[in-house]
Amino acid sequence: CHVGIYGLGYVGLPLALRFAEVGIKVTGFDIDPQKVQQLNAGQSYIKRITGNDITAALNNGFSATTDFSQSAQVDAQIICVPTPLDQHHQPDLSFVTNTVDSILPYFREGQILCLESTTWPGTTEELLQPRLEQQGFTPGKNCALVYSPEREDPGNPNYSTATIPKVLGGITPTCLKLGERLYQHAINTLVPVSNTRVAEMSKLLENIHRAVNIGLVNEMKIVADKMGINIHEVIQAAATKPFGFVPYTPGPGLGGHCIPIDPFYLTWKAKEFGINTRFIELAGEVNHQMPEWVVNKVAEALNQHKKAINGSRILVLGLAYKKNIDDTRESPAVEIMQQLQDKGAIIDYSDPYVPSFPNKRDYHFDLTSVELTEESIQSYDCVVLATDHDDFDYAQLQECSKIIVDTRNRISGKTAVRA
Ligand code: SAJ
Repeated sequence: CHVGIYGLGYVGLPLALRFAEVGIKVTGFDIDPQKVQQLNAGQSYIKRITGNDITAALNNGFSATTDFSQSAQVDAQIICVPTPLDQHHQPDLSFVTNTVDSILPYFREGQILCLESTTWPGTTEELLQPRLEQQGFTPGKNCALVYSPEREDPGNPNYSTATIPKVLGGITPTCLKLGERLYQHAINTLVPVSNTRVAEMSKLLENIHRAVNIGLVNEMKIVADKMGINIHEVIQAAATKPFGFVPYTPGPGLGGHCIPIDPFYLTWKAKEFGINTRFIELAGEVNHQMPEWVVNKVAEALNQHKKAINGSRILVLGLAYKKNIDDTRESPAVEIMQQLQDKGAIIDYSDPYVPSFPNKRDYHFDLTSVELTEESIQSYDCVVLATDHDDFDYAQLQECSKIIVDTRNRISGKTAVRA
């Protein structure tokens, strides 16, 4: 069996390495020649995947290419490309459709086409199936078409590609069977479901469940703050309930390339059926306004020292969207920086994972991470802990004489302000 993996990012690359690890020949396809060149040279560009991992796969028949005509050689194609939002906050499936359109000229009878990218329920039937049928392919007859949502959690020490159960839906029962036969080489537990729509929707439920529960604890934090109640203690107390309660942690907002994005894939499709998913959309609004709420807490803290944001020097700790990673996509910390700057603050940041942050689409500061020392902190009027990397010296921050606005419940010093 020879598998083609399309999109060699944090989803496609681990999957390609896993198939290679079990002795399956894998060709990785990507439109980025630099990624392809690095992989074929045994170099990794994904955190927690080493060059040795790549070299082991190369020795096991893995290779990467930008030449989509090589699709003709593979028995199965697995699409793992991004499904972002466009500038109107609408689903952008162009990476998926471009990939399918690049594969189709070489698609042949008996091949399996599988989509893994997170998307709205119906995508496989409405966008992929007609493209196959236009070329004379009938899923379940002379080819197979399946959907299997990715559940990669890069760097999670407890779960690997092989050990995370994988949901799988087929356009027909035969498609499902062929999809199972493909994935069972590499994945320990498969979860077959009745069709591709169930599989597509299950992924959205997983991630929207997370987004709305984070929105819940963020809103509870706002209420608790006004009442002078420590929300973290409230959550710890509630979490002692041994059943029916899953603790989430309030924070400065909702970052990343999945959790803030995925709800829009459902709400957009629901509108097509005339359904207004108010609850999901309101949760999104609560999360979206958290950076502003944090900035107001900064203003309050400075005001108590007869200072204003305008003209103050403010250091933000942690620019990544969550701790111990380097990804700043949709990071609330970046939004906080921009809002502070818009209010006249002189801003800096310190993040060991993000050495520099150049001007981007909506963000107009071009900074490099500052070294965090006793002295460097003294030169600021206020410090904001936005992302609690384990690398920060919390004992030192605890003793810091400066105002520290803590959005991650990591500092309880006398100058700490809970936000
Ligand atoms: N966040 C909170 N409070 C929480 C949890 C997260 O404020 O209790 C914030 C984070 O700070 C971050 C955002 O939410 O800004 C997203 O965090 P995340 O932990 O959900 O991290 P992601 O975006 O890497 O989510 C991925 C997802 N994995 C897949 O889609 C395959 C998600 O489904 C996983 O649950 C999550 O990893 C995980 O558990 O690590």
